[in-house]
Amino acid sequence: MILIAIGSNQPGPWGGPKATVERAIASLDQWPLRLRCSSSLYITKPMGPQNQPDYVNAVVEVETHAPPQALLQRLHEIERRAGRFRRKRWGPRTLDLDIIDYHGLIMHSGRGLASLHLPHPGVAERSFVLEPLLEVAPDWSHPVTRATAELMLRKLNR
Ligand code: A4P
Ligand code: MG
Repeated sequence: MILIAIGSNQPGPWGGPKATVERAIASLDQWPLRLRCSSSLYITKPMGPQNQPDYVNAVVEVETHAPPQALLQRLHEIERRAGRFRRKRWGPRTLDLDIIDYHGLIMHSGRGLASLHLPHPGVAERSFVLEPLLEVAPDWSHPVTRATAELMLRKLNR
């Protein structure tokens, strides 16, 4: 199963955050990707710096024959089309696409903007990923810890 998390909290060429996320979801259904399932859109409080607008978040499941690095490049291309330019860590962005899980693969390759970490290192701390993920893949568990999304959410809310 391939899971992608989507986030936006700035307007861009595709419109406001909600329109941007909707268009991103449509872009994730174009070759070489096929959209299998998509969560509802969630409006969430910013994690990190608080002086930025609320986010719109979602999680989708896609299918592709593209290997992980090629998928990441494709996601970067969609981010660019949505007007993304990289600024500070956890700062506002028009579109952020993160690969949460790629068929359970565990990998740490490269550095900085060319790096790829699977599964995405922050999943267990991000309710804005776990909640929509639970909707798309209720039986999913973390490839390393084996914890379910439900368990990770419960720990976060404690
Ligand atoms: N990269 C490495 N592994 C991956 C992966 N599994 N998926 C690399 C995607 N990219 C991966 O990413 C920097 C580099 O990470 C990429 O070039 C890629 O090679 P980035 O998107 O520029 O950096 P980032 O988004 O600032 O970092 P990161 O770790 O993706 O942060 P998050 O977790 O996305 O945090 N609050 C709410 N409520 N909702 C949000 O969506 N998002 C953030 C960003 C902060 N606060 C938020 C939200
Ligand atoms: Mg990212």
